[in-house]
Amino acid sequence: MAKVEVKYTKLFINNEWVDAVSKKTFPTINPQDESVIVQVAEGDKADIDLAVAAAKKAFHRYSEWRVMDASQRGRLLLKLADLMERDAKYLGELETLDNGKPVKQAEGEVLWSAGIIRYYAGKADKILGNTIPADGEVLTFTMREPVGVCGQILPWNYPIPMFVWKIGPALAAGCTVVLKPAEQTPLTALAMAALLKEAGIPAGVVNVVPGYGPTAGAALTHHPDVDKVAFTGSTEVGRIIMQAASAVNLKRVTLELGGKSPLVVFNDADVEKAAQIAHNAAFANAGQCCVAGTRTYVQSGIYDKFIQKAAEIAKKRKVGNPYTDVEQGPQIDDEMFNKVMGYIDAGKKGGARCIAGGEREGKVGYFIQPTVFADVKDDMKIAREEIFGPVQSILKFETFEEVVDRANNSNYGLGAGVITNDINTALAFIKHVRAGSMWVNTYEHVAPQTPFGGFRDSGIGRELGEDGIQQYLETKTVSFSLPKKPL
Ligand code: TXE
Repeated sequence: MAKVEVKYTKLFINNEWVDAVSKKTFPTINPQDESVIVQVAEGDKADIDLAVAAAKKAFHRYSEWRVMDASQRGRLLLKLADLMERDAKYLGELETLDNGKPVKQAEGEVLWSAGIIRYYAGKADKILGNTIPADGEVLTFTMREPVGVCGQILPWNYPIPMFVWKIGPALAAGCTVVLKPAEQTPLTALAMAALLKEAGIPAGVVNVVPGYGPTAGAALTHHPDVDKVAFTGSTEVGRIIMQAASAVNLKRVTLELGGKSPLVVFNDADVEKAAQIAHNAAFANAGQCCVAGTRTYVQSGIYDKFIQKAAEIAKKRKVGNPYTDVEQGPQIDDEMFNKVMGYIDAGKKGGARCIAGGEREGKVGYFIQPTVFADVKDDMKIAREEIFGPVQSILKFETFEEVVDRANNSNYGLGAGVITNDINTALAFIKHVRAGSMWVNTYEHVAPQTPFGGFRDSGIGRELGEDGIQQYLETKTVSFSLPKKPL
């Protein structure tokens, strides 16, 4: 196992490293061997109050941040991206230690995330209002202004990408931030905080407070001085956050929540290629992906051949020590491990046919075999609920109309994919299936420029792209008295 130095374990408030007011700490666990990596300062309400006060001060009208040229905000973000690239290897290794994902993937995510920071750096001085030909004797224009102090709450599945999806647009827009990483993966968020400071982001602009959801998270979502909350995580907690956000003041809310995304393979597809795309869609990041294609619908003409291929690919997937050349590491923690094993059990007992995996991998660490169920029915638990683990459910269908209804028969609407060589089938599918991201003959292609988010219970608002920065801006309408003719 790689020896990775953990440099930061305290709270990051006002560009200083501080203990929690309570002096409490909590352990972060290595999912590969279940050992404690290190104790991290545990923030709760008192620390959130300090962090929000720092963020509020940094947002004051004459603060260094508020008087800074927009182009200079962009320059600081460019510097941050450079620092992330400089430290990509270290950040990747640290992520693997805390999260368990394969180290090559983790490093790739750092580089991809630097690209997102660059994208938003370029946007900082291109935030434009309009001049409006309003009725009456007025000159009217709009100004696009930062929303203010933002509370951002992260999940553990993609800690660095989620960090930059949140802070990138917020800082480009000129907001200030209090960010709470997931309790399972605080380490890279703290390492990123150190880079923000090194890049020259002024004190108080970004504060990072590790801690638990019902304590630190709830304090942030209830805080009267927080203007907006951005959250990625479960739909269940998304509902709690939306209520909290309206309890004391009316915070703007963006939510990126769960999914049960369909990937539909038609008879005319190349079975080998389709099975590989579907495999990647279901198993990427050990299945711990909000947009995972976990309902694989396959048309009857190729069904038997497809399931055979799907099982074959899953059985070959390399699972093990994430510091070696594997495709899949452990699940994030014992809770998720038990939850996923529970779903596998439910699949077996519910009558689905397990054609690959179905067991724990090894005896130590939260490893699970890539598992494929065939002959899954829409009403089975494994076809309805988000599993968030390496489990693919394959369902058979006959007609286009039938599969569109079945694909849409879910409260979620995050992603959907279609594999076909018929352009008309593809176009009709993307028109009628209700999801925020649609992929044709590919899956999970997400880029800095592409808006990402869900329909229905998969969330509110969009991240990335132009849509992403709009969520951090308010519109101010200004009307000047201006007679149409000289007096
Ligand atoms: O998520 P939680 P968990 C789904 C996935 C998974 C399930 C549970 O199905 O099985 O969620 O995972 C913070 N107020 N996704 O328990 O609880 C918490 O501290 C404020 C989908 O890890 O939603 C953490 O920082 N904050 C997903 C964050 O919310 C609260 C990614 C996410 O935790 C809080 C992860 C509260 N009351 C899980 N309670 C995706 N969309 O990608 C918790 N938190």
